[in-house]
Amino acid sequence: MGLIMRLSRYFLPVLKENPAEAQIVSHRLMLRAGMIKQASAGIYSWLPLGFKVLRKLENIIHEEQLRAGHLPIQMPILQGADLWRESGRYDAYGAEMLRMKDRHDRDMLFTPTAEELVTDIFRSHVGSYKDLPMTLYQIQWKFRDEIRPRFGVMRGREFYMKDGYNFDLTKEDALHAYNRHLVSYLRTYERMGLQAIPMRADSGPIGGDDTHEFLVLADTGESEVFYDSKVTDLSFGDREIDYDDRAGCQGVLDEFTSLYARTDETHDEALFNQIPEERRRVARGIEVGQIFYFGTKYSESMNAMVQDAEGNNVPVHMGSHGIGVSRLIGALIEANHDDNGIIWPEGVTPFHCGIVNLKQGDDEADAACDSLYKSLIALGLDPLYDDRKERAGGKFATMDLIGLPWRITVGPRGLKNGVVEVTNRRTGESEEMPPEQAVQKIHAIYAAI
Ligand code: 5CA
Repeated sequence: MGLIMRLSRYFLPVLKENPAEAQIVSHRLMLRAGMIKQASAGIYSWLPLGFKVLRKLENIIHEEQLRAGHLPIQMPILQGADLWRESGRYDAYGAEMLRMKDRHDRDMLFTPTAEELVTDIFRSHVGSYKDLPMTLYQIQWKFRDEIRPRFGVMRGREFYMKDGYNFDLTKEDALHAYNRHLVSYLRTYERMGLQAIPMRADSGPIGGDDTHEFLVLADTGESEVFYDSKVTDLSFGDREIDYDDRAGCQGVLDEFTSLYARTDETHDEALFNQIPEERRRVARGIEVGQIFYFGTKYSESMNAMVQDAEGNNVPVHMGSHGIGVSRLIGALIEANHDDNGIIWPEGVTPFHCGIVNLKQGDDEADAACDSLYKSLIALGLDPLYDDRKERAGGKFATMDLIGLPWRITVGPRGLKNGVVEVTNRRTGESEEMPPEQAVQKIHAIYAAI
């Protein structure tokens, strides 16, 4: 049975003190909960607990991308400069691009994004409208030599990003791809337990006219947001969506973007003032994703053409779509914590529940914990069993810090009455019940998400 889920064998280097270098709560808690370790400025190693959450986010993203019909690929982290010279971005990208030379003195770079490389894959293999539409995506490390890396994974130099690229015959088709991405992103963030509000934005170095950012409201966000309070009532919920249904996807975009919600650059004071005063909000937000339609910007400069039904060679219409996977962990913690630590939403928690043995070494308590642990695993659940010989207070503090949504506490006194205690991390509410019922309860909670 999986020893790795016993805390005595796990690698969870929690910190008792607040690290001085961390200015915001998510950075502080990620360091304190032993999720990451800084390697150099804006560059982190991911330790077991942090890596587990990263993988969870990645799984949700893959599932939602596949559902939308997008194809996963993997492109290299190091790229040659030539393609970037073709698109004109080698010089335009500036100091954020980390450049290097290989042993043959060839210019190389660490990928900050991958429009050029994916366009080259496309133009090498696709020549006909019959192969369209096509969307390729990857989840891959990126590097941007940010002038001021800060707030831990929130603004790193190395960061993990899902980047997707659509290729379509017409503008209309490409706008459908844009809407499809918007819908899939709404689903993705909601599954992670986050409300991410789509907002009209500026396109920056990616280019194009149509772009939306997805913002999670948080005081520590780097973007200023002006919005109608009604946007926070919107929820995708469990509605079924057919990704080929153009009107349906457009309808979702219209619904989620009809209310006023904008960031600094696109803010329009006159429009904002038309919102009833009691609904006007100015707050801060964390950008956890962005979608772009940029038409033929890259296909024209890089000659990515397809033959249309009439036999004409036309440049493909493209867009790109990003999710800040590593940043999302910071955003999740900013939105879900209290004074004692992290509170993971159930969809992304590194372990489904904790088991705290109040008296390690007591035969009855040890046997009850072992049995709970095995029953949970047999149901496909992933518990973390604190089997260390530690004070109860220290065990509770660790569980609270690492934020598992549910805790089962097992002690000799309860066992005498045939019960264990099930505690909800968010509300702090506890309930006593027989161990089998505790297993069923945890199982039912995760079966429902
Ligand atoms: N090529 C497009 C779409 S794939 C692109 O690069 N878009 S982006 O620049 O908006 O980046 C996508 C997402 O990556 C952002 O929304 C943000 O959540 C995340 N991101 C960008 N820069 C950083 C950074 N320095 N640290 C952490 N996450 C970042």
